[in-house]
Amino acid sequence: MSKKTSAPAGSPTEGKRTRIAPSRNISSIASAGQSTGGKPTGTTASPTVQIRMEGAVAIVTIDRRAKRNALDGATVSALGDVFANLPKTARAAVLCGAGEHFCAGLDLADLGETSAAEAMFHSRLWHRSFEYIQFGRVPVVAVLHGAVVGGGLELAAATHIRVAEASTFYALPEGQRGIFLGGGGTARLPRIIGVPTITDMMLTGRTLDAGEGLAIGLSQYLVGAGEGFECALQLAQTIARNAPMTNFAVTHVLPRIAELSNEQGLLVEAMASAIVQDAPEAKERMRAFLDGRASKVKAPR
Ligand code: 1HE
Repeated sequence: MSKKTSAPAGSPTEGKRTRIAPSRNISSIASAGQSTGGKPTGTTASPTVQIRMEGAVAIVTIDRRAKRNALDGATVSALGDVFANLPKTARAAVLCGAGEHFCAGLDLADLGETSAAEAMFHSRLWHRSFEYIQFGRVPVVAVLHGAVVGGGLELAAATHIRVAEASTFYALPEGQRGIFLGGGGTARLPRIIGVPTITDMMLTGRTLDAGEGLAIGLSQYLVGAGEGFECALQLAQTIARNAPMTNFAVTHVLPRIAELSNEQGLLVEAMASAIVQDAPEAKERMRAFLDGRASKVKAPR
């Protein structure tokens, strides 16, 4: 069964359709213990976070499905550990949630009677863990489905590319819960969707559907039910074939340049491009193109 993805919002191919390979369902993969061909191959990093390798792609799955993957402290810690210690062979990663939802946000049972000081350290734990995702060793593609809510949206915002299935819905119910974002969302989300939209979502509790999320850049791809994992895996495999120095510059240098003045940004860009192109692998890739051995850029279908 061939399925369709939407092109990146605002891209020249937006509205056109790209065919992708047969789909695999996240819930069925996770419920099979991260298995392929019925044989368990998964490695459990913690009771609620699993990692397995598929070629050069690390597949990381949050599995607290009974709690809709709500993030307790142990799960947030485990996520940080997994991304800080990815296998050396990993060149890209896919992050998904088991069951019917990507992530229901902060485990509200974790807050309890927390003091201000405890809550602050709790928030800093989330910051540390999510930093390992955003500024870790490899680009991370998230598969979104069902609820991407509160801290779940903060987690998604720490990844580099987001693939949303049609069931995805986004919300920031902090206003209703009497709390505030604490997982890096106030820093990351304005850079993705802007302060006015976050303000609206937090003040009104408004829920955005998958199509609205695509339109404003919360996801870069929108696919049908059960197709997210395969799409994300294909993207991650493509990314894994890039020169590692280019991937590093895209994930670590580009967002930093965006924070600089134009003049400083141009200087850093010049230095980064000089270093990246100097790698022997880059030289070989350029020679391959000039010798007619590398693929050409394809026009969108
Ligand atoms: C939870 C949580 C949670 C579910 N903390 N236990 N996040 C929220 O405010 C979202 C709250 N959750 C929901 O609105 C819904 O659960 C969902 C829309 C995500 C899913 O609905 P549904 O019908 O599929 O599941 P459910 O029956 O509501 O939930 C199943 C169980 O998970 C149930 O527990 P049970 O013991 O009755 O089976 C729920 O209580 C539990 N559960 N979500 C704790 N979040 C760093 S700061 C970040 C700030 C935030 O993230 S605020 C947003 C918090």
